[in-house]
Amino acid sequence: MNNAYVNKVFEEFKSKNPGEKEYTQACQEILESLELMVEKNPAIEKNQLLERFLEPERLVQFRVAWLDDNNVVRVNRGWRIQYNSALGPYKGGIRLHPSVNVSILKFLALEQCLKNSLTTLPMGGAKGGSDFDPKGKSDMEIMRFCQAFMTELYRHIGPDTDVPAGDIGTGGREIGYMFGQYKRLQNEFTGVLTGKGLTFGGSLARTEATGYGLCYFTAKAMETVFGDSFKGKTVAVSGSGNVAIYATEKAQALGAKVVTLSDSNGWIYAPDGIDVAVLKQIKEVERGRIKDYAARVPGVTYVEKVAGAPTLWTTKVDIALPCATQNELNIDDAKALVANGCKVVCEGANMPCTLEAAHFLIDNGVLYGPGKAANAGGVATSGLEMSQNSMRLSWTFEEVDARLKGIMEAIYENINATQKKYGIAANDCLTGANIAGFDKIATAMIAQGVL
Ligand code: NDP
Ligand code: 2IT
Repeated sequence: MNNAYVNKVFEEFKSKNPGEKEYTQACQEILESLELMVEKNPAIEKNQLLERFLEPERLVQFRVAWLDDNNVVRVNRGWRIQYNSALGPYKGGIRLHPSVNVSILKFLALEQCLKNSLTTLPMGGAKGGSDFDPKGKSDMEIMRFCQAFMTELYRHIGPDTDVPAGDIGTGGREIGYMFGQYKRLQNEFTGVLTGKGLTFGGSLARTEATGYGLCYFTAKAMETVFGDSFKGKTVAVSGSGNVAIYATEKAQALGAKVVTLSDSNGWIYAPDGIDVAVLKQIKEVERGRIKDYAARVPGVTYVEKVAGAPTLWTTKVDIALPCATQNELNIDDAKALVANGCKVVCEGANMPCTLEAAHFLIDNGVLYGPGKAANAGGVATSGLEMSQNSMRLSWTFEEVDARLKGIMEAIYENINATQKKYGIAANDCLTGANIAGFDKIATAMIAQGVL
Protein backbone atom coordinates (compact mmCIF):
# COMPACT_ATOMS: atom_id res chain seq x y z
CA MET A 1 0.00 0.00 0.00
CA ASN A 2 1.45 3.35 -1.03
CA ASN A 3 -1.02 5.90 0.30
CA ALA A 4 0.06 7.32 3.69
CA TYR A 5 -3.49 7.56 5.09
CA VAL A 6 -4.40 4.02 4.02
CA ASN A 7 -1.13 2.73 5.47
CA LYS A 8 -1.75 4.44 8.77
CA VAL A 9 -5.26 2.99 8.96
CA PHE A 10 -3.94 -0.51 8.27
CA GLU A 11 -1.18 -0.24 10.90
CA GLU A 12 -3.74 0.90 13.50
CA PHE A 13 -6.08 -1.89 12.43
CA LYS A 14 -3.39 -4.51 12.95
CA SER A 15 -2.46 -3.23 16.39
CA LYS A 16 -6.13 -3.17 17.45
CA ASN A 17 -6.87 -6.66 16.14
CA PRO A 18 -3.77 -8.72 16.93
CA GLY A 19 -3.76 -12.34 15.82
CA GLU A 20 -7.03 -12.01 13.86
CA LYS A 21 -5.68 -13.38 10.62
CA GLU A 22 -8.81 -13.77 8.50
CA TYR A 23 -10.07 -10.35 9.58
CA THR A 24 -6.70 -8.77 8.79
CA GLN A 25 -6.60 -10.53 5.40
CA ALA A 26 -10.02 -9.16 4.45
CA CYS A 27 -9.05 -5.69 5.65
CA GLN A 28 -5.81 -5.70 3.66
CA GLU A 29 -7.58 -6.81 0.51
CA ILE A 30 -10.19 -4.06 0.86
CA LEU A 31 -7.69 -1.32 1.71
CA GLU A 32 -5.48 -2.24 -1.24
CA SER A 33 -8.48 -1.69 -3.51
CA LEU A 34 -9.68 1.50 -1.84
CA GLU A 35 -6.34 3.31 -2.26
CA LEU A 36 -7.39 4.39 -5.73
CA MET A 37 -10.62 5.82 -4.39
CA VAL A 38 -9.08 7.52 -1.36
CA GLU A 39 -6.71 9.42 -3.62
CA LYS A 40 -9.53 10.76 -5.78
CA ASN A 41 -11.83 11.44 -2.87
CA PRO A 42 -10.44 13.62 -0.05
CA ALA A 43 -13.75 13.41 1.88
CA ILE A 44 -12.85 9.87 2.92
CA GLU A 45 -9.78 10.93 4.90
CA LYS A 46 -11.35 14.19 6.06
CA ASN A 47 -14.25 12.28 7.66
CA GLN A 48 -11.99 9.44 8.90
CA LEU A 49 -14.29 7.10 7.08
CA LEU A 50 -11.89 4.18 6.84
CA GLU A 51 -11.23 4.18 10.59
CA ARG A 52 -14.97 4.34 11.26
CA PHE A 53 -15.89 1.74 8.67
CA LEU A 54 -13.30 -0.75 9.97
CA GLU A 55 -14.63 -0.63 13.54
CA PRO A 56 -17.75 -2.84 13.98
CA GLU A 57 -20.67 -0.89 15.46
CA ARG A 58 -21.42 -3.64 17.99
CA LEU A 59 -20.17 -7.11 18.90
CA VAL A 60 -22.15 -9.39 21.21
CA GLN A 61 -20.70 -12.56 22.67
CA PHE A 62 -22.75 -14.95 24.75
CA ARG A 63 -22.88 -18.37 26.39
CA VAL A 64 -25.02 -21.05 24.77
CA ALA A 65 -25.72 -23.89 27.20
CA TRP A 66 -27.84 -26.83 26.04
CA LEU A 67 -28.57 -30.45 26.94
CA ASP A 68 -27.42 -33.28 24.69
CA ASP A 69 -29.37 -36.52 24.20
CA ASN A 70 -27.75 -38.01 27.32
CA ASN A 71 -28.85 -35.00 29.36
CA VAL A 72 -25.25 -33.85 29.64
CA VAL A 73 -24.80 -30.07 29.67
CA ARG A 74 -22.84 -28.70 26.70
CA VAL A 75 -21.50 -25.16 26.51
CA ASN A 76 -20.74 -23.24 23.32
CA ARG A 77 -19.92 -19.66 22.53
CA GLY A 78 -22.25 -17.53 20.41
CA TRP A 79 -21.68 -14.19 18.70
CA ARG A 80 -23.42 -11.55 16.64
CA ILE A 81 -21.33 -8.86 14.99
CA GLN A 82 -23.41 -5.88 13.90
CA TYR A 83 -20.84 -4.28 11.65
CA ASN A 84 -22.43 -1.38 9.80
CA SER A 85 -25.99 -0.06 9.59
CA ALA A 86 -25.49 2.88 7.22
CA LEU A 87 -27.57 1.27 4.47
CA GLY A 88 -30.27 -0.55 6.40
CA PRO A 89 -30.94 -3.03 9.22
CA TYR A 90 -28.01 -5.33 9.95
CA LYS A 91 -28.19 -8.38 7.68
CA GLY A 92 -26.06 -11.51 7.37
CA GLY A 93 -25.87 -15.20 8.10
CA ILE A 94 -25.19 -17.39 11.10
CA ARG A 95 -22.31 -19.85 10.83
CA LEU A 96 -22.28 -23.01 12.94
CA HIS A 97 -18.87 -24.68 12.70
CA PRO A 98 -16.23 -25.65 15.29
CA SER A 99 -13.72 -23.29 13.65
CA VAL A 100 -15.87 -20.19 14.28
CA ASN A 101 -14.11 -17.42 16.20
CA VAL A 102 -14.14 -13.62 16.39
CA SER A 103 -11.64 -13.18 13.56
CA ILE A 104 -13.68 -15.28 11.14
CA LEU A 105 -16.95 -13.60 12.06
CA LYS A 106 -15.46 -10.10 11.78
CA PHE A 107 -14.06 -10.87 8.32
CA LEU A 108 -17.44 -12.24 7.25
CA ALA A 109 -19.32 -9.25 8.70
CA LEU A 110 -16.98 -6.80 6.99
CA GLU A 111 -17.36 -8.56 3.64
CA GLN A 112 -21.11 -8.63 4.16
CA CYS A 113 -21.28 -4.82 4.37
CA LEU A 114 -19.73 -4.40 0.91
CA LYS A 115 -21.74 -7.30 -0.52
CA ASN A 116 -25.04 -5.99 0.75
CA SER A 117 -24.21 -2.56 -0.62
CA LEU A 118 -23.54 -4.09 -4.05
CA THR A 119 -27.00 -5.70 -4.11
CA THR A 120 -28.50 -2.14 -4.03
CA LEU A 121 -31.08 -3.35 -1.48
CA PRO A 122 -31.42 -1.53 1.86
CA MET A 123 -29.33 -3.79 4.11
CA GLY A 124 -26.47 -3.13 6.52
CA GLY A 125 -23.89 -5.81 7.28
CA ALA A 126 -23.62 -8.37 10.09
CA LYS A 127 -22.58 -11.94 10.80
CA GLY A 128 -23.07 -14.32 13.69
CA GLY A 129 -22.49 -17.86 14.69
CA SER A 130 -21.17 -20.34 17.15
CA ASP A 131 -18.34 -22.84 17.57
CA PHE A 132 -21.06 -25.51 17.85
CA ASP A 133 -20.39 -28.51 15.58
CA PRO A 134 -23.62 -29.73 13.96
CA LYS A 135 -21.92 -32.87 12.60
CA GLY A 136 -23.13 -36.05 14.25
CA LYS A 137 -25.79 -34.27 16.32
CA SER A 138 -29.33 -35.64 16.45
CA ASP A 139 -32.23 -33.57 15.20
CA MET A 140 -33.33 -32.90 18.80
CA GLU A 141 -29.83 -31.79 19.78
CA ILE A 142 -29.81 -29.35 16.86
CA MET A 143 -33.21 -28.06 18.01
CA ARG A 144 -32.11 -27.58 21.62
CA PHE A 145 -28.94 -25.81 20.52
CA CYS A 146 -30.86 -23.48 18.17
CA GLN A 147 -33.39 -22.68 20.88
CA ALA A 148 -30.62 -21.92 23.39
CA PHE A 149 -28.78 -19.77 20.83
CA MET A 150 -31.92 -17.76 20.05
CA THR A 151 -32.79 -17.38 23.75
CA GLU A 152 -29.89 -14.95 23.97
CA LEU A 153 -29.82 -13.62 20.41
CA TYR A 154 -33.49 -12.60 20.28
CA ARG A 155 -32.94 -9.45 22.39
CA HIS A 156 -30.44 -8.11 19.86
CA ILE A 157 -32.37 -8.65 16.61
CA GLY A 158 -35.67 -7.72 14.96
CA PRO A 159 -37.16 -7.22 11.50
CA ASP A 160 -36.07 -3.55 11.43
CA THR A 161 -32.92 -4.04 13.52
CA ASP A 162 -31.00 -7.12 12.46
CA VAL A 163 -32.16 -10.02 10.28
CA PRO A 164 -29.97 -13.15 10.45
CA ALA A 165 -30.00 -16.01 7.91
CA GLY A 166 -28.12 -19.20 7.01
CA ASP A 167 -24.45 -19.85 6.32
CA ILE A 168 -22.17 -22.87 6.83
CA GLY A 169 -23.97 -25.34 9.11
CA THR A 170 -27.18 -23.29 9.18
CA GLY A 171 -29.81 -24.32 6.67
CA GLY A 172 -33.59 -24.46 6.55
CA ARG A 173 -33.89 -26.81 9.53
CA GLU A 174 -31.84 -24.58 11.85
CA ILE A 175 -33.57 -21.38 10.67
CA GLY A 176 -36.94 -23.05 11.41
CA TYR A 177 -35.96 -23.87 15.00
CA MET A 178 -34.51 -20.40 15.55
CA PHE A 179 -37.61 -18.74 14.09
CA GLY A 180 -39.89 -20.79 16.34
CA GLN A 181 -37.95 -19.77 19.43
CA TYR A 182 -37.88 -16.08 18.45
CA LYS A 183 -41.64 -16.13 17.92
CA ARG A 184 -42.20 -17.78 21.29
CA LEU A 185 -39.97 -15.35 23.20
CA GLN A 186 -41.08 -12.17 21.46
CA ASN A 187 -44.69 -13.18 20.87
CA GLU A 188 -44.37 -11.83 17.32
CA PHE A 189 -44.59 -13.53 13.93
CA THR A 190 -42.30 -11.35 11.85
CA GLY A 191 -39.67 -11.60 9.14
CA VAL A 192 -36.84 -11.61 11.67
CA LEU A 193 -34.89 -14.34 9.87
CA THR A 194 -34.57 -15.18 6.17
CA GLY A 195 -34.28 -18.60 4.61
CA LYS A 196 -37.46 -19.63 6.41
CA GLY A 197 -39.60 -22.57 5.34
CA LEU A 198 -42.01 -21.88 2.49
CA THR A 199 -45.06 -22.39 4.71
CA PHE A 200 -44.07 -19.67 7.21
CA GLY A 201 -42.78 -16.71 5.25
CA GLY A 202 -39.81 -18.11 3.36
CA SER A 203 -39.18 -17.00 -0.21
CA LEU A 204 -39.24 -19.32 -3.17
CA ALA A 205 -35.76 -19.52 -4.74
CA ARG A 206 -33.88 -18.53 -1.54
CA THR A 207 -32.46 -22.07 -1.31
CA GLU A 208 -31.19 -21.91 -4.88
CA ALA A 209 -30.23 -18.24 -4.81
CA THR A 210 -26.53 -18.18 -3.91
CA GLY A 211 -25.52 -20.90 -6.38
CA TYR A 212 -27.81 -19.66 -9.15
CA GLY A 213 -26.72 -16.07 -8.56
CA LEU A 214 -23.07 -17.11 -8.76
CA CYS A 215 -23.71 -18.54 -12.23
CA TYR A 216 -25.72 -15.48 -13.37
CA PHE A 217 -22.85 -13.21 -12.29
CA THR A 218 -20.21 -15.44 -13.88
CA ALA A 219 -22.16 -15.73 -17.14
CA LYS A 220 -22.57 -11.96 -17.40
CA ALA A 221 -18.90 -11.31 -16.63
CA MET A 222 -17.72 -13.95 -19.12
CA GLU A 223 -19.98 -12.60 -21.82
CA THR A 224 -18.72 -9.04 -21.28
CA VAL A 225 -15.01 -9.79 -20.93
CA PHE A 226 -14.52 -12.77 -23.25
CA GLY A 227 -17.72 -12.84 -25.32
CA ASP A 228 -18.10 -16.38 -23.99
CA SER A 229 -20.56 -18.49 -21.99
CA PHE A 230 -20.89 -21.65 -19.84
CA LYS A 231 -21.83 -23.70 -22.90
CA GLY A 232 -19.44 -26.62 -23.41
CA LYS A 233 -17.16 -25.60 -20.52
CA THR A 234 -15.66 -27.87 -17.87
CA VAL A 235 -16.14 -26.55 -14.34
CA ALA A 236 -14.57 -27.32 -10.95
CA VAL A 237 -16.89 -26.71 -8.00
CA SER A 238 -15.68 -27.20 -4.42
CA GLY A 239 -17.85 -27.91 -1.39
CA SER A 240 -21.06 -29.92 -1.51
CA GLY A 241 -23.35 -27.79 0.62
CA ASN A 242 -26.08 -25.33 -0.28
CA VAL A 243 -24.01 -23.06 -2.51
CA ALA A 244 -22.13 -25.87 -4.30
CA ILE A 245 -25.29 -27.88 -5.06
CA TYR A 246 -27.16 -25.02 -6.73
CA ALA A 247 -24.08 -23.66 -8.51
CA THR A 248 -23.67 -27.15 -9.99
CA GLU A 249 -27.32 -27.33 -10.98
CA LYS A 250 -27.30 -23.93 -12.72
CA ALA A 251 -23.88 -24.30 -14.39
CA GLN A 252 -25.03 -27.59 -15.92
CA ALA A 253 -28.39 -26.08 -16.93
CA LEU A 254 -26.41 -23.40 -18.77
CA GLY A 255 -24.57 -26.08 -20.75
CA ALA A 256 -21.42 -26.71 -18.71
CA LYS A 257 -20.16 -29.94 -17.15
CA VAL A 258 -19.23 -29.86 -13.45
CA VAL A 259 -16.52 -32.45 -12.78
CA THR A 260 -15.56 -31.94 -9.11
CA LEU A 261 -17.18 -31.48 -5.70
CA SER A 262 -15.71 -31.79 -2.20
CA ASP A 263 -16.17 -31.71 1.55
CA SER A 264 -13.68 -31.37 4.39
CA ASN A 265 -12.67 -35.03 4.03
CA GLY A 266 -11.94 -35.20 0.29
CA TRP A 267 -13.09 -34.56 -3.28
CA ILE A 268 -14.64 -36.39 -6.19
CA TYR A 269 -13.83 -36.40 -9.90
CA ALA A 270 -16.85 -37.05 -12.10
CA PRO A 271 -15.65 -36.94 -15.72
CA ASP A 272 -19.18 -37.10 -17.15
CA GLY A 273 -20.64 -34.35 -14.96
CA ILE A 274 -22.75 -34.44 -11.80
CA ASP A 275 -26.11 -36.16 -11.43
CA VAL A 276 -27.75 -33.40 -9.38
CA ALA A 277 -30.68 -35.59 -8.27
CA VAL A 278 -28.27 -38.10 -6.70
CA LEU A 279 -26.25 -35.26 -5.15
CA LYS A 280 -29.37 -33.73 -3.55
CA GLN A 281 -30.52 -37.14 -2.28
CA ILE A 282 -27.17 -37.72 -0.56
CA LYS A 283 -26.60 -34.20 0.79
CA GLU A 284 -30.08 -32.79 1.44
CA VAL A 285 -32.08 -35.92 2.30
CA GLU A 286 -29.55 -38.33 3.80
CA ARG A 287 -27.13 -35.65 5.11
CA GLY A 288 -24.30 -37.88 3.85
CA ARG A 289 -20.75 -37.25 2.66
CA ILE A 290 -19.41 -36.55 -0.82
CA LYS A 291 -17.60 -39.91 -0.87
CA ASP A 292 -21.06 -41.56 -0.82
CA TYR A 293 -21.59 -40.02 -4.27
CA ALA A 294 -18.49 -41.78 -5.63
CA ALA A 295 -19.69 -45.04 -4.07
CA ARG A 296 -23.07 -44.69 -5.76
CA VAL A 297 -22.27 -43.36 -9.23
CA PRO A 298 -20.10 -45.49 -11.56
CA GLY A 299 -17.00 -43.88 -13.08
CA VAL A 300 -16.60 -41.34 -10.26
CA THR A 301 -13.38 -41.37 -8.22
CA TYR A 302 -12.83 -40.13 -4.66
CA VAL A 303 -9.59 -38.54 -3.43
CA GLU A 304 -9.25 -38.56 0.36
CA LYS A 305 -7.77 -35.38 1.85
CA VAL A 306 -4.41 -36.50 3.25
CA ALA A 307 -1.05 -34.73 3.31
CA GLY A 308 0.48 -34.71 -0.17
CA ALA A 309 -2.72 -35.69 -2.02
CA PRO A 310 -3.54 -33.46 -5.03
CA THR A 311 -6.26 -30.86 -4.41
CA LEU A 312 -9.28 -30.62 -6.69
CA TRP A 313 -7.80 -27.45 -8.23
CA THR A 314 -5.25 -29.62 -10.08
CA THR A 315 -8.12 -30.81 -12.31
CA LYS A 316 -8.02 -29.38 -15.85
CA VAL A 317 -11.01 -27.03 -16.11
CA ASP A 318 -12.08 -23.85 -17.88
CA ILE A 319 -13.92 -22.35 -14.90
CA ALA A 320 -13.42 -22.73 -11.13
CA LEU A 321 -16.19 -21.97 -8.64
CA PRO A 322 -14.92 -22.38 -5.06
CA CYS A 323 -18.03 -22.87 -2.88
CA ALA A 324 -16.78 -24.35 0.44
CA THR A 325 -14.97 -21.98 2.81
CA GLN A 326 -12.30 -19.30 3.32
CA ASN A 327 -8.73 -19.85 2.15
CA GLU A 328 -9.50 -23.17 0.45
CA LEU A 329 -7.64 -22.12 -2.73
CA ASN A 330 -3.99 -21.17 -2.15
CA ILE A 331 -1.16 -19.99 -4.39
CA ASP A 332 -0.19 -23.53 -5.50
CA ASP A 333 -3.82 -24.18 -6.46
CA ALA A 334 -3.96 -20.88 -8.38
CA LYS A 335 -0.77 -21.82 -10.25
CA ALA A 336 -2.19 -25.24 -11.11
CA LEU A 337 -5.41 -23.70 -12.42
CA VAL A 338 -3.55 -21.20 -14.60
CA ALA A 339 -1.11 -23.88 -15.88
CA ASN A 340 -4.13 -25.97 -16.91
CA GLY A 341 -5.70 -23.10 -18.85
CA CYS A 342 -8.45 -22.06 -16.42
CA LYS A 343 -9.81 -18.66 -17.50
CA VAL A 344 -12.43 -17.83 -14.86
CA VAL A 345 -12.51 -18.04 -11.05
CA CYS A 346 -15.70 -16.78 -9.40
CA GLU A 347 -16.25 -17.27 -5.69
CA GLY A 348 -19.39 -18.87 -4.26
CA ALA A 349 -17.78 -19.01 -0.82
CA ASN A 350 -16.59 -15.99 1.16
CA MET A 351 -12.85 -15.32 0.62
CA PRO A 352 -12.03 -18.84 -0.64
CA CYS A 353 -8.87 -17.59 -2.38
CA THR A 354 -5.92 -16.52 -0.30
CA LEU A 355 -4.81 -12.97 -1.08
CA GLU A 356 -1.71 -14.31 -2.81
CA ALA A 357 -3.84 -16.64 -4.96
CA ALA A 358 -6.24 -13.84 -5.90
CA HIS A 359 -3.36 -11.56 -6.95
CA PHE A 360 -1.78 -14.37 -8.99
CA LEU A 361 -5.04 -15.09 -10.81
CA ILE A 362 -5.63 -11.42 -11.62
CA ASP A 363 -2.01 -10.90 -12.72
CA ASN A 364 -2.32 -13.88 -15.06
CA GLY A 365 -5.41 -12.57 -16.83
CA VAL A 366 -7.94 -14.86 -15.13
CA LEU A 367 -11.39 -13.31 -14.84
CA TYR A 368 -11.70 -13.09 -11.06
CA GLY A 369 -15.06 -12.49 -9.35
CA PRO A 370 -14.74 -12.03 -5.57
CA GLY A 371 -17.32 -13.59 -3.26
CA LYS A 372 -18.72 -10.24 -2.12
CA ALA A 373 -19.99 -9.74 -5.68
CA ALA A 374 -20.35 -13.26 -7.07
CA ASN A 375 -22.16 -14.80 -4.09
CA ALA A 376 -24.37 -11.80 -3.30
CA GLY A 377 -27.41 -13.60 -4.76
CA GLY A 378 -28.07 -15.32 -1.44
CA VAL A 379 -28.38 -12.16 0.61
CA ALA A 380 -30.09 -10.35 -2.28
CA THR A 381 -32.83 -12.97 -2.23
CA SER A 382 -32.93 -12.65 1.55
CA GLY A 383 -33.63 -8.98 0.87
CA LEU A 384 -36.45 -10.04 -1.45
CA GLU A 385 -37.78 -12.32 1.30
CA MET A 386 -37.84 -9.31 3.65
CA SER A 387 -39.79 -7.31 1.05
CA GLN A 388 -42.33 -10.10 0.63
CA ASN A 389 -42.69 -10.42 4.42
CA SER A 390 -43.29 -6.68 4.76
CA MET A 391 -45.90 -6.79 2.00
CA ARG A 392 -47.40 -10.01 3.44
CA LEU A 393 -47.27 -11.45 -0.06
CA SER A 394 -45.25 -14.13 -1.78
CA TRP A 395 -43.92 -13.99 -5.28
CA THR A 396 -43.64 -16.96 -7.64
CA PHE A 397 -40.36 -18.80 -8.16
CA GLU A 398 -40.08 -17.26 -11.62
CA GLU A 399 -40.54 -13.75 -10.30
CA VAL A 400 -37.92 -14.10 -7.56
CA ASP A 401 -35.49 -15.84 -9.92
CA ALA A 402 -35.90 -13.09 -12.54
CA ARG A 403 -35.22 -10.40 -9.92
CA LEU A 404 -32.19 -12.35 -8.69
CA LYS A 405 -30.81 -12.56 -12.23
CA GLY A 406 -31.40 -8.84 -12.74
CA ILE A 407 -29.62 -8.01 -9.47
CA MET A 408 -26.58 -10.20 -10.28
CA GLU A 409 -26.24 -8.68 -13.74
CA ALA A 410 -26.57 -5.18 -12.30
CA ILE A 411 -23.83 -5.96 -9.76
CA TYR A 412 -21.53 -6.94 -12.59
CA GLU A 413 -22.45 -3.84 -14.59
CA ASN A 414 -21.77 -1.60 -11.60
CA ILE A 415 -18.34 -3.22 -11.19
CA ASN A 416 -17.66 -2.85 -14.90
CA ALA A 417 -18.58 0.84 -14.83
CA THR A 418 -16.31 1.32 -11.80
CA GLN A 419 -13.46 -0.45 -13.61
CA LYS A 420 -13.85 1.96 -16.50
CA LYS A 421 -14.07 5.01 -14.23
CA TYR A 422 -10.87 4.10 -12.35
CA GLY A 423 -8.92 2.45 -15.20
CA ILE A 424 -9.01 -1.02 -13.62
CA ALA A 425 -8.37 -4.13 -15.79
CA ALA A 426 -11.54 -5.85 -16.96
CA ASN A 427 -10.57 -9.22 -15.43
CA ASP A 428 -10.10 -7.64 -11.98
CA CYS A 429 -13.56 -7.55 -10.44
CA LEU A 430 -12.05 -7.36 -6.95
CA THR A 431 -10.91 -3.73 -7.02
CA GLY A 432 -14.13 -2.66 -8.75
CA ALA A 433 -16.33 -4.54 -6.24
CA ASN A 434 -14.58 -3.02 -3.23
CA ILE A 435 -14.80 0.51 -4.60
CA ALA A 436 -18.38 0.23 -5.81
CA GLY A 437 -19.48 -1.43 -2.54
CA PHE A 438 -17.76 1.12 -0.32
CA ASP A 439 -18.92 4.12 -2.35
CA LYS A 440 -22.56 3.85 -1.24
CA ILE A 441 -21.66 3.14 2.38
CA ALA A 442 -19.31 6.13 2.47
CA THR A 443 -21.95 8.48 1.06
CA ALA A 444 -24.53 7.25 3.59
CA MET A 445 -22.11 7.49 6.51
CA ILE A 446 -21.16 11.07 5.68
CA ALA A 447 -24.81 12.05 5.30
CA GLN A 448 -25.75 10.48 8.66
CA GLY A 449 -23.09 12.41 10.59
CA VAL A 450 -20.42 11.28 13.01
CA LEU A 451 -21.66 8.02 14.55
P1 NDP B 1 -23.01 -25.59 3.86
O1 NDP B 1 -22.86 -25.81 5.32
O2 NDP B 1 -24.25 -25.93 3.18
O3 NDP B 1 -21.82 -26.33 3.08
C1 NDP B 1 -20.49 -26.04 3.37
C2 NDP B 1 -19.62 -26.92 2.50
O4 NDP B 1 -18.27 -26.48 2.63
C3 NDP B 1 -19.62 -28.37 2.92
O5 NDP B 1 -19.37 -29.19 1.82
C4 NDP B 1 -18.46 -28.42 3.90
O6 NDP B 1 -17.87 -29.71 4.08
C5 NDP B 1 -17.47 -27.50 3.25
N1 NDP B 1 -16.62 -26.92 4.29
C6 NDP B 1 -17.02 -26.14 5.32
N2 NDP B 1 -15.99 -25.83 6.11
C7 NDP B 1 -14.93 -26.43 5.56
C8 NDP B 1 -13.57 -26.48 5.92
N3 NDP B 1 -13.09 -25.83 7.00
N4 NDP B 1 -12.74 -27.19 5.10
C9 NDP B 1 -13.22 -27.82 3.99
N5 NDP B 1 -14.51 -27.83 3.62
C10 NDP B 1 -15.34 -27.13 4.39
O7 NDP B 1 -22.65 -24.04 3.65
P2 NDP B 1 -22.98 -23.09 2.40
O8 NDP B 1 -22.96 -23.87 1.13
O9 NDP B 1 -24.15 -22.29 2.76
O10 NDP B 1 -21.71 -22.11 2.44
C11 NDP B 1 -20.54 -22.32 1.66
C12 NDP B 1 -19.78 -21.02 1.52
O11 NDP B 1 -20.63 -20.07 0.84
C13 NDP B 1 -19.36 -20.33 2.81
O12 NDP B 1 -18.15 -19.64 2.59
C14 NDP B 1 -20.48 -19.32 3.04
O13 NDP B 1 -20.06 -18.25 3.86
C15 NDP B 1 -20.73 -18.88 1.62
N6 NDP B 1 -22.02 -18.25 1.34
C16 NDP B 1 -23.20 -18.87 1.65
C17 NDP B 1 -24.39 -18.27 1.34
C18 NDP B 1 -25.70 -18.93 1.58
O14 NDP B 1 -26.73 -18.36 1.18
N7 NDP B 1 -25.75 -20.11 2.18
C19 NDP B 1 -24.44 -16.93 0.72
C20 NDP B 1 -23.15 -16.41 0.36
C21 NDP B 1 -22.01 -17.05 0.69
P3 NDP B 1 -18.11 -30.52 5.45
O15 NDP B 1 -19.52 -31.09 5.34
O16 NDP B 1 -17.05 -31.56 5.46
O17 NDP B 1 -17.96 -29.54 6.58
O1 2IT C 1 -22.54 -14.82 3.26
C1 2IT C 1 -23.73 -14.55 2.97
O2 2IT C 1 -24.02 -13.65 2.19
C2 2IT C 1 -24.79 -15.36 3.58
N1 2IT C 1 -24.48 -16.30 4.31
C3 2IT C 1 -26.23 -15.01 3.33
C4 2IT C 1 -26.67 -13.93 4.28
C5 2IT C 1 -28.15 -13.60 4.23
O3 2IT C 1 -28.53 -12.74 5.04
O4 2IT C 1 -28.90 -14.15 3.43
